[in-house]
Order: sequence, then C-alpha cells, then structure tokens
Amino acid sequence: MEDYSPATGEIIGYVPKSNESDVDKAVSSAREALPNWSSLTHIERAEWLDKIADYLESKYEEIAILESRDTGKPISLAREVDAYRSVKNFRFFAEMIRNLEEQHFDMKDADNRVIYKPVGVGALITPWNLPLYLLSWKVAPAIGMGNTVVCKPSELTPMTADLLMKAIDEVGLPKGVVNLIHGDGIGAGAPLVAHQDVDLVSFTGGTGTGASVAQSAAKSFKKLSLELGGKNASIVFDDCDLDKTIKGVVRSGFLNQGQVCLCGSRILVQENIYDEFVERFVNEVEDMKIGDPSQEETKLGALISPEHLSKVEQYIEIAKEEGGTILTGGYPCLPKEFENGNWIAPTVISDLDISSRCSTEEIFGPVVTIHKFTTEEGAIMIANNTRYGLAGSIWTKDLEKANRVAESIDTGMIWINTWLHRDLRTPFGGVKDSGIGREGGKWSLGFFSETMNICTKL
Ligand code: TXE
Repeated sequence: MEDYSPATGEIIGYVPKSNESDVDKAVSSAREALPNWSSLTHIERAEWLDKIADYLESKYEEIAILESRDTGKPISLAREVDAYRSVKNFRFFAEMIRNLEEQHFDMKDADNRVIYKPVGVGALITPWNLPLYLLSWKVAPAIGMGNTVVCKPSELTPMTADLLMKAIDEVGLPKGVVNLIHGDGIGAGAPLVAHQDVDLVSFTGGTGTGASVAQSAAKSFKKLSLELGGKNASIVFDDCDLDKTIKGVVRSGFLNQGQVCLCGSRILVQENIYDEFVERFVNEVEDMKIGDPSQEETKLGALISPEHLSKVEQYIEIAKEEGGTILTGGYPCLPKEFENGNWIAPTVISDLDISSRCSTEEIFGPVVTIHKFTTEEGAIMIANNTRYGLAGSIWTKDLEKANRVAESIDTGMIWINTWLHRDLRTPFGGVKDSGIGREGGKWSLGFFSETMNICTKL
C-alpha cells in the first residue's frame, strides 16, 4: 500500500498489505511466545520496558520527524507530544508494574490472595492521529502484565510502528512477544479481531468501526476496551480569566488540526461575555501559523488524507445549510510544494442550533462551533446534547461551581481551567458512544490482566 505525505500528497513509503494468513502467522507467533514471557516476574518485564524506553529516547528526534511527515502535524507538536509520550508511556508503566503488589484480604480463619495473571494474546489496534503515542500506550501495559501482542497500526501512518519494532529487535526482546501486521481495517484489522486465538482487543478509532469491532469480539467473549470519538464541550463562564481561557480554548479546539478525540469542538460561552469572547477568540485563531509542518513556528499542519479533508469540507457545507455563520475559515495560501496536500484553515462557526448536525456529530478536524448560554443548567444541557461522552473543559474562577457542573456532565473526563493536562495514573476513557472501559494507570493494568483470588483456610 502507498503511504502519502498529508502535507504534499507525495508518496513517502510503501506498506505491506497484510491479509488473513499474515494475521494467522502473527497470532501463532504471539501464542508460542506466551508461556515463557508470562512466566517472567513483573520486575523482569519492567526491565524490558525500560530498555525499550531507553532505545526510543535515543531516537527522540527521529520519532518526531517521522511522525510529522507521516501525519502532517507540526514538528514542534510531534516532539512535545508524540515523541515525549511514546518514551514516557514505557517508563511510566515500567515503574507501575515494578511496584505492583499482590493484594491480601484477611479473614479470621482464611487468607485471600489476589494475583494478576496475563489475559493471553492481545490485539492492539490504533488510529492515525497519535500513532506511536497510542500504540505505546497499549503495548507497554499489555506486555508488562505478561501478555503477548499483535499490533495493527493505522495504514495511513505506519512509520513509527516500524520504528518501535526496530527498538524491540535492537533491545533483544524475546521473539514473538510483540508482533506487527500492517494493512487496512478490512484485510488485516477485522481478521485479527475475529481470530479465535486472540483473547483481548484494545481498540482506539472511530465509533462506527468500534461498533463492528465490538460485535466481532463478542462472539468469543474477548476482553474488550474501546476508546472512540468525542464531541467535547468547552464551557466558558463569565467569571473566567479571559486571557488564559481564550488561549486554552484555542489550543483545545485546534491541537493536531482538531484531530484529537479530546478536542473541545463545541465552545459554550456565557451570554455576558459572548461578544467579547468571540471577537478575541477569532483573532487568536487567525493568528495561528498554518503551513510547512517541518518549520518550528508552524502551529497547524495538514489533515490526514484527502478523504478526511473532504469529510471536513462536507461538514462545513452542512453548517452553512443549517444556518451557521462562518466567522473564519477557508483555505490557507501556501507555497506550490503543498498544493496537493490536505489543507484547510481553522474554521469557527456560530449561530448553529445546539441540535444541528455540526454541533452534535464528530467532525475531527479544525472546525469548532460556538454557542451562547445563560445559566449553569443551560450549559450542562447543551454539553450533554450529543451521543458522545468523552471529555470536556470548564473555565471559571469559581471552583465550587466548576466541580458542580463537571459532575453533571456525562463524560469520562473533565478539565477545569486547563485541557489535556494528563497525569498517567488517572483513568482515561468515555461513556455513551465514546467507548467502553478505562485505560491509564491501574485501570490499564486491570484491563491487561485477569485478577485471580486464592483463598486459603488457615
Ligand atoms: O478510523 P478507523 P478512520 C474518528 C474520526 C474519523 C473517523 C474515521 O471521526 O473521522 O473516526 O477515521 C482499523 N476491524 N477517529 O477511518 O476506521 C484501521 O485500520 C478492525 C477517532 O481512520 O476507526 C485503523 O488501524 N480494525 C479516533 C483503526 O482501526 C479496523 C482516532 C482506526 O481506524 C476495522 C481516529 C475493522 N473492521 C479516528 N476497520 C480517536 N478516538 O481518537 C478499520 N480498522
């Protein structure tokens, strides 16, 4: 399969198009490696995770360059977010697993000992927006808890998954513990999920795909975690620190060209400050430098693919038909080398009904809608008016109000006066159509293991 640069439209690589028989080989390899790998202690496996982290750390700049080329994101973002977190995920889980202790529950006449056993062979399926960041988020806790895995990265962004496999070979991880199949969803992803010898599926991607993954995994009762889409609200109260809020809400709306499931794509602003907020917000959005992803000062790059660009463009057309006003947007003026890339300027839309398609469906691009609210209850009602329930942010100086509102919103995560401020020990995941289960910290360790209770009569 061809791998294209989102920024220029050029072919930058070729990817094997794996099929069912490749999936079979990968799963057999993982199954064969399982007994030896799962017999290691947690401490021994934590050492392997640290070795992988050391190798990735030595390739920090290479990760950032590959990720920026493959996804079209700005190099500074690829460095700060993708390269940083890929190393950190291995280090973090090494530390957690090293310190993992058995739990005991004493009775008068018996002892209960709770141990963690591996689930078996895991299928790890990842999307294109944060390729190595999300793959390492799954591989590290999965193998750390004694499972062996088959990874299926997005066919649109295969490069850093290859680099991870190189890291794994270089450090000498036992063969078969981590396997990789490239290829598309139908040819490689679907047979992997359906494979009878796979025990667990961790999937991050679109909600529609998540539904077919869940259906297929259910047939053989595979352990399942789904991290799906979002349509997150940023709620701006009139008592917020406006300077910091505008910067925070711009970042939350447009980081990675809005292609993060946590992005705040619906901005709800209290009526007293609505006009001032909108004017300053639009100015700040227009100040963001869009263009060559390899330049340090670039803040916005290209969208992942022509198909995805066309989906985003269609939503902007729908917004116009739904009565929306485009406050800023259009196409950036870029040098000739980018004329075949997937470019669109950050777009801000107002005057849409809160139940319109653009205000409730996931666009997953640099497009935000702005809505006015009057009361706390009104803001909560709008925030919950979508089938998604992943994240959100609240901006106010009144922390009591912020916490009250946060608890009323149907999502898995809320940030107050910040956004995407992650402590890796905390649970990550959503409700409603945003997914099933939680990963992160001890939730990842729980998902990637089977707990067993051994009760001994004294
Ligand atoms: O994701 P897919 P796509 C959302 C976003 C985007 C939409 C579609 O709205 O516009 O999803 O993006 C593999 N069985 N998100 O099409 O198809 C596929 O090869 C097993 C949100 O790129 O979900 C890839 O490795 N696997 C999301 C992975 O699934 C299958 C991030 C994700 O692809 C499969 C990305 C199948 N039947 C998109 N079909 C987030 N939550 O952050 C595909 N795949």
